Amino acid sequence: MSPRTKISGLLALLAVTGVIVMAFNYYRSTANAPIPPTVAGTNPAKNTQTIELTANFGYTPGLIQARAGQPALLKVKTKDTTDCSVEFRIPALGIVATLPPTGETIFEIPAQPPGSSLQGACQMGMSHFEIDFN
Ligand SMILES: [Cu+2]
Repeated sequence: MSPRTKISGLLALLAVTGVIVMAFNYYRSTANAPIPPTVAGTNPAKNTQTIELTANFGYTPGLIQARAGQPALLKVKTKDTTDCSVEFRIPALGIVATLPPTGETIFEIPAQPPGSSLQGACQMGMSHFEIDFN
């Protein structure tokens, strides 16, 4: 191999690597693009309950019991979630978020009256969950 061939080979390798890195960064930026509204760990009110939900091919559990009259932190977990359950909605609260494929997203839910419930769903309305407040 002549030095010239070596150099052009090296340049080609660098170019290919650059394209891969750029594509990877682009993928990451689009995959994580819409940042959910609130960040884990923020808990200004002491008097808060935590509700946990997993989003992966639907929402688990589908029915959650929560205390009425007390603000809640809804922690939504994803782990390698690839289906549309990452397109998270609670219409009554105006919550519209794209969850990260893996992670925890926290939503603040204001105190709800006893006997009320909140409905959540994916963007298409295919997968559902319900939170009952009593
Ligand atoms: Cu869906």
